[in-house]
Order: sequence, then structure tokens, then C-alpha cells
Amino acid sequence: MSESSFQKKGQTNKASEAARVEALHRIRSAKSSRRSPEAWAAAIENGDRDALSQAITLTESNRLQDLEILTAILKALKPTKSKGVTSNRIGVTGVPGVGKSTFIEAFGQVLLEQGHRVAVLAIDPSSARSGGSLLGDKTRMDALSKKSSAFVRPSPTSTNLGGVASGTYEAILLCEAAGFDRIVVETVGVGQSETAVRDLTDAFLLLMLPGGGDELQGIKRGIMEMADLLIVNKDDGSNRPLARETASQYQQALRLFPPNPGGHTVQVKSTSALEKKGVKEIVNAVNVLIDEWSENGWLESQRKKQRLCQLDGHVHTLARIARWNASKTAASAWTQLQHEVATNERHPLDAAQAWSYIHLEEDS
Ligand SMILES: Nc1nc2c(ncn2[C@@H]2O[C@H](COP(=O)(O)OP(=O)(O)OP(=O)(O)O)[C@@H](O)[C@H]2O)c(=O)[nH]1
Ligand SMILES: [Mg+2]
Repeated sequence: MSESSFQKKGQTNKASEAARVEALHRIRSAKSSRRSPEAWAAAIENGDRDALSQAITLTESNRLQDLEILTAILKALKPTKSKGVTSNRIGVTGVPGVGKSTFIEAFGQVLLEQGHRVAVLAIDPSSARSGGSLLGDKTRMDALSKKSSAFVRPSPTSTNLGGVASGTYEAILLCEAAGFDRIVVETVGVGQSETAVRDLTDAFLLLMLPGGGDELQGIKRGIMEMADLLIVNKDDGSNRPLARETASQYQQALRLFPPNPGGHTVQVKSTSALEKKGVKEIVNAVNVLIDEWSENGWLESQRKKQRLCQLDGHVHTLARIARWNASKTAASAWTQLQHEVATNERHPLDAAQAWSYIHLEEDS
């Protein structure tokens, strides 16, 4: 990247952070002056995109007040319990540049043609390090962003306290409340984010590049094991023979994998997201899987497990946020503990215990 594009990125980051702070400010004043959580929830249910966008901004906040408003909105939404599963949640992962955004753009358009309403949430774990934004992704999903039945939302995970993708579950619920019945979550397959997204979605798609083993692609075996469908993308031009060969190699490799918990045989397919080839087949394959899972009970049992996993995660996050907000000493102790764990001076378990003693001391 050239120096000037670095500078430009830095400016964009600052601008997007400033925009986020401003949005939160607007949200807070909206709450205090004009809009009750009930009215806000009703606006989301009536398809007000600003109301949806602003509520998603709350999911990205660390402030307890924002989370309280978010909770009130979620509680004010029409109950989903009686409705059962009303949407398909689809995770898309793969190394940077494999074509996730291009694929989602094409995939989303097929879904729109089939009469669905599509929301895309893109998680960028690198933004936690750089404060970056996903403006690039937004541009790449240009066609989808312009459709009235689609909603594209890049989500920086710049929260200090939440884990990767913290808040995304709530963002999914908000999109569903706004009437989107296909939710696609994009995440880069290089860190913990794909595990987090696996725990948020019904079907998990892994995009691979033609050629090279999985080690070469930086994809860990564990991520391959989590996938419900493997897709060799960029099956076009001179890449075609290699893409086919790669697909058959992965198909062979999968035979040695433990059975997929959903009870299906994981397939390997090829696509050209750029030329929109093979994408409809992926939509169909995902539909077949989800139908199967609805019948065999896996869909609901996986969602139940995910809800419990969210509960667990939120308990940890909220405890940390509360502590962080309550005391400067605790905040600096937390930073110190993080440093010690990061530099391998302390075991994570030891640090977590030290942290819980800080809680006890402060509480007593
Ligand atoms: N030839 C070819 N190029 C593709 C295909 N899909 C995507 N690309 C190109 O690959 C590059 C990266 O595509 P993206 O869709 O941004 O990839 P991504 O995985 O979302 O990248 P990150 O979000 O940065 O991780 C772009 O230049 C695309 O035009 C494809 O099917 N064939
Ligand atoms: Mg992308």
C-alpha cells in the first residue's frame, strides 16, 4: 500500500470513528428527547432503515447506557418465540481477497430474485486493530446496497471489551425484526472471528482459492471442520482447471474429517463470484441443507445452543464493562493483565483469577 493510501485510510478511519461517535450521540439524544424504545422498535418493524441502522450502532457500543437502550428495543420488538425460525442466517468466511464480498453480492442478488429480503453484516476483525472501516466492502456490494429489499452494513468490531463479533447476534435480531429473512454475515477467516460467526449462523460457508493446500491458504483444519459447504471461488479464466482440481482435492480431504454435526455430507462446489457462475447452485444447496435441518431438528437445536452461548458471552462482557466503567483502577488493572497475557508473562487462567480477585476486593 502506498504512503498516500495509508494516509487516506487513516483519514477514513478517523472519519468513520467520528461518524460513529456522532451517531451514538444522536441516538442518546433521540432516546432522551423524542423516541421511546417502543417507538424505536416499532419504527424498525415498519422498515425504517435509519432506525435499524442506528440500533445496530448501539450493538457496537461499550457504554452500558447504550446497551440498556438496545435491550429495551429488543424487548419491545414483537416476540419471535411463537413465530419459530423466520430467517436463514448464513456465515461466509475465507482468507482476505478470496472473494467473499463479491460472492455475497452475487448470492444476495439470487436471493432477491427469489423474493427474499437480504441483510448483510460484514465483520472486520482488523478494524479492532486499525480502527478501520469496511468502506471498500460497501463499494464492492454496490448493486446489493442499492436494492430496496437489501441492507448492507459493515460492522467495525472496534469495541475494546467485547469479543470479535460481539453485538452481531443482536444486529441479526434487529435485521430480522425489520423483515429481512436472509441474513448473511461476512467475516475474514484468519482469526477467532469465524468461530464467533459459526456460533451465530445456521449455515457456514468457507470460500477457498484455486490451488494450494489449506495450509497455504492460511485456513486451519478446524475452520474447514466448521464449514457446511466448501466453495472454490475464482473458477474462471485460466484458473478453471486448477479450481476443478482443487475442488476434488478438498472433496478427498473431507472424507477424513469427522461427520458434520448437522448430519450431512459436506460438499465442495466451485463458483465464479465475479462472473456470477455457480452461485445459484450454492443458494439451492444452502436451501436444501436448511430444509433438512428444519426437519431433523438440527436448526432449532443449534439455535438454542447459540442463544445459550450468547448468554454466556454477554455475562462475561457485561461484567467487564461494568467493572471498566466503575473504576479507573480496575480499567488499568485490566489493561495490565491483558498485556501480561499477550506477552506470555501470565497464563490466561491466572490472569482471569487475578481479575476476579480485583472484583472481590472492590466489592467488599
Ligand atoms: N477472477 C475472479 N476474481 C474474483 C472473483 N471473486 C472476487 N474476485 C476479485 O478478488 C478481489 C477480492 O474480492 P473481494 O470480494 O473483495 O474479496 P474478500 O474476500 O471480500 O476480501 P476481504 O473483505 O478484503 O477479506 C477483487 O478484486 C475481486 O474482483 C472471482 O470469482 N473470479
Ligand atoms: Mg470483503
